[in-house]
Amino acid sequence: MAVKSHKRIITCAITGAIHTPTMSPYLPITPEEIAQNAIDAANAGAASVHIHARNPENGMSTPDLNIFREIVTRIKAQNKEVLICLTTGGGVGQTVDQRVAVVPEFQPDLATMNAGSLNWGLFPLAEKIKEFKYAWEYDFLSQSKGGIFQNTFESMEKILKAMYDNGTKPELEIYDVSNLYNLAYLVQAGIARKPIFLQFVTGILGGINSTPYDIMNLHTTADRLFGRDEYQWSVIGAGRTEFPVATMGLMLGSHVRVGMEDNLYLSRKVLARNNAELVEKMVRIMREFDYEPATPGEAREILDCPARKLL
Ligand code: KMH
Ligand code: ZN
Repeated sequence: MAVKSHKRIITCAITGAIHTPTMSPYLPITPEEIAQNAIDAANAGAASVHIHARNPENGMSTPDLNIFREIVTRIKAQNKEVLICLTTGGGVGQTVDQRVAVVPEFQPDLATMNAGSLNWGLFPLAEKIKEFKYAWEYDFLSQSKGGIFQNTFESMEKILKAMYDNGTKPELEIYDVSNLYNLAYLVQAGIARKPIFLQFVTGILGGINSTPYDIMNLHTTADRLFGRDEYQWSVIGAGRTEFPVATMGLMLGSHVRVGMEDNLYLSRKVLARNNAELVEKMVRIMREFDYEPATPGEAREILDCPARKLL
């Protein structure tokens, strides 16, 4: 039986590769912190957890498979149900081969596939922070002015092939309307396979904004390109737009992503102390409108994503 439409998937993106340690003392850095945040987020109502790894010494993004293994092992030891979505976006300076390596290594339930290149502009943040905890943070933020998050057709094809070869469902990250056209080409060429799962990433400098017009533009373009019944979608609003965008998405039929990868604040000027607090707030908003968070089992059904062994 199809899962009822009031059930919506909450994905929690635990740490990412964008926020830096100075921005919040609560940002999970070590494998223990990342795994514990993921377990608590799942207990709070997240059906899926999206994972990046960081160097525990300095908080930098890392493609180190041993660190990913420690995180995944710790999560699985306490929660066998939650869907695990590993990043193939990785972090600045990582090659496509390094980014994709998590897929054959862990054969996760889900992995991200970024559907286009962008000049991800974090540089305005560099000047707002007076004192950094680690020297790399300022350079990382300021150098984003001239950096490209590279996702060419060649690399998208490579990443998608790795996922289909390993039974991993792609979570397709859409930063702008053009990414939907990239994806339509990939579907038509048989490189991406329906039914697809789209994640609309809004509010990043270099990508689309997070106004209602932008969400509608992405949604109606996806309807036109893929057919309304042939895709599932979820929304992200970066920074303070996290909860307004999620609420708009719910009304329009989307699933939602929250978490400290995308937003560090629970409310204005109040830092979230952990990811579970962000999930709890999302659940409260959902319930005000009579939506319910989907369980991991329901999420697998909705996304057509059978359970994976994962370790
Ligand atoms: N950083 C997010 C906004 C990835 O990990 O591949 C998008 C993301 C991409 O989660
Ligand atoms: Zn990510």
